[in-house]
Amino acid sequence: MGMNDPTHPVHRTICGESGVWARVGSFMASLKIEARRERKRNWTIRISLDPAATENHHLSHQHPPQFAYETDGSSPLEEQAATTDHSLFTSKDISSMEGEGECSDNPFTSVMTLTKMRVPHVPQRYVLPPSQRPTLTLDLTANLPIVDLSTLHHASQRSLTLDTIQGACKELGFFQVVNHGIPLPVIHDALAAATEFFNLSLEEKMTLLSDNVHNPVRYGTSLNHASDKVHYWRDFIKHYSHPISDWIHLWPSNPPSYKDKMGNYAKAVQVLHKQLMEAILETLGLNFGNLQKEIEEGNQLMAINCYPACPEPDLTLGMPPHSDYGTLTVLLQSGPGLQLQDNKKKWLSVPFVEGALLVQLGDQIEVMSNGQYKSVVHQVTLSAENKRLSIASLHSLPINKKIGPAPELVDEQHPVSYNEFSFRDFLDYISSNDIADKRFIDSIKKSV
Ligand SMILES: O=C(O)CCC(=O)C(=O)O
Repeated sequence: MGMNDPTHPVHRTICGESGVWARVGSFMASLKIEARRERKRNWTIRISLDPAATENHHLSHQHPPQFAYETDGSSPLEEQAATTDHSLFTSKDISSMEGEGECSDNPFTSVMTLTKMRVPHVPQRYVLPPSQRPTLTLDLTANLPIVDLSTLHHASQRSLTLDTIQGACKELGFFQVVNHGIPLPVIHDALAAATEFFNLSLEEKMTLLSDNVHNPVRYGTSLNHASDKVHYWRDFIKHYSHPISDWIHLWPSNPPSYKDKMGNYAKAVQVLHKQLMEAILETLGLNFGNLQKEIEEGNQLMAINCYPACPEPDLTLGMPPHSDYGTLTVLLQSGPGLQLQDNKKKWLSVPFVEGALLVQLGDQIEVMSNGQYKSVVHQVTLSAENKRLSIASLHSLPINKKIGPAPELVDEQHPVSYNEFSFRDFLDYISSNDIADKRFIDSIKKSV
């Protein structure tokens, strides 16, 4: 006699419900709930993990897969569920439950997981105070500078292009580049490798999970899932990338083409960074030759970011306002979402230009230029419909190299305005400080 047989004693299954979630161990799991009544006897409510929607299939081995409750024969399902104490809650309640530290063993929930679970609201820990929420209705800013880098190789156009770069560095700390020498297929391959990586099972990605900012390769979510007070709607994989032979063996082995595709892009961006530094140092009147070796031997950290579609993009951000620590960040994006602050602290939305790369000045350039150029404050907004990927290639001088204002840019009118710092100092700072609370560069500014 099978369960589907109407003559079977368990003959009423009132609910095979989806959209009910529980924290099981350190994961969010989707639950299947069935309530059955055996003839006139008590209701039995059976709760089990729904393997189709629960990403971590090991859960079913680590945790008892089922709980059963018996009612006094009258309580409707919801009442009964509400009086049980097994972290059972509806998707509406997830907002208030998640991230409140009720789980002692270091919770980790990726935003890809929340998206797959189709949570209808962002959990409470993603909700920003009203004053920090983004304005999503900003028009894409049409007049942000776009530099055709091929013109740097033409004597007649070079000085005009350098003027454009100088203006962009002074006013915004930002410009886009086209004709930058990186072929479109290399760009598309890098984005494809990123897509495939984030589509892997959580289990696979978790092998690279780390909250240690000193690790050369780490997968994570938000800024740092272990310490963030507010969470951001972003998953990421970060890895050191230069010199590539020192690091590539540590990169993800899955998808199998990741190392090739991301590696080709990383090497090409490293070359581009050197060209951009040469041009920018020239606009500051600094001798590139003095820094060439340190630029060539500098650090390259690639942050591959995934911002899935978000059910409430007006309440949260993919990344909070921050500036990058290094010389330059070269950013590849799959669609719009980046906003940056101009020198009047007004937010501008960066348009998407197919094939273009974004150049953002970092704190090391601000310090080197003794404040003539500013590192750009930027944040990432989200979309309710579209996932966005970005690949940020963050370049800096070698990890222990202290950078201070260039002596050529210091005089009586322009006294030294910053203390020296290295990339390692920055890593130490973010190990114990939240960059969403206080910018790193403010901690090294000299008081006047
Ligand atoms: O995704 C973006 O547009 C920006 C990423 C970023 O700011 C970062 O990785 O530091």
